[in-house]
Amino acid sequence: MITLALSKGRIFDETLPLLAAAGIEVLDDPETSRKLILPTNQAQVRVVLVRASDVPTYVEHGGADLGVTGKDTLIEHGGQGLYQPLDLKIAQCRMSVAVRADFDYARAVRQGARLKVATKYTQIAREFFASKGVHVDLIKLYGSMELAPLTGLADAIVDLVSTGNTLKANHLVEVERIMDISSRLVVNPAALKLKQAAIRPLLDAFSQAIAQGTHAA
Ligand code: PRT
Ligand code: MG
Repeated sequence: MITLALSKGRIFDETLPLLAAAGIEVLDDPETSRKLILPTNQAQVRVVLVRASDVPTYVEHGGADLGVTGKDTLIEHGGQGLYQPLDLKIAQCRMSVAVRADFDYARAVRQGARLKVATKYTQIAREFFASKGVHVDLIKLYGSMELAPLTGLADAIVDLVSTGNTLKANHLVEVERIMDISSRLVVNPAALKLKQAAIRPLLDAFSQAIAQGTHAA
């Protein structure tokens, strides 16, 4: 049996075409079913649904043999104990710095001001501002980062941006692009050794589908 950890929503949705390319069809819809373990058309493959930020942990500790997780989540987790063979090029977005439209970010940076930055991605934010030599006080949040500059909690946020609609709706502007983000396949190294025969063909089918570029939205 091989177990694949996915999170509900965009990662699940965008992994489905890759699974299809490997001949795997998930037999339940996570939006309507309450099951956390989903069977597939292949008796030896199953999918487990976990929180997006828990995917690396499941795979690291062998609760799943492999998983799909955003580069953002992977960096925050640290990536230790995970084999990362493939960039799946799905769930693409970017990690950016955003501020209120009336906040002069460039000037604050130029003047060496100490910035208050709210984010769920403290690791990425810390490294980014350190590399720029900007002093920051990081405020850890678990969601709705956009609210922080609007309430005076922070001067800036570090968050994922896709269309930019969420920023726009909250009168925030993107002032720096930190990195491009996409989702990766992560594999438990011990599982890869022990279950080569089942995992290798999956990796091959995935990389072929990625090369053809037909799966990405
Ligand atoms: O939601 P939950 O707290 O359970 O976990 P999660 O937010 O980590 O999971 P999920 O499923 O929302 O995201 C999983 C992964 O998808 C992330 O780790 C990213 O790698 C990737 N991804 C791609 C995104 C986006 N695009 C995205 N737009 N993750 C989040 N967003 C959010 C963003 O945080 C912001 O609130 O969407 C909003 C911005 O979208 P636009 O289109 O308005 O710019
Ligand atoms: Mg989310």
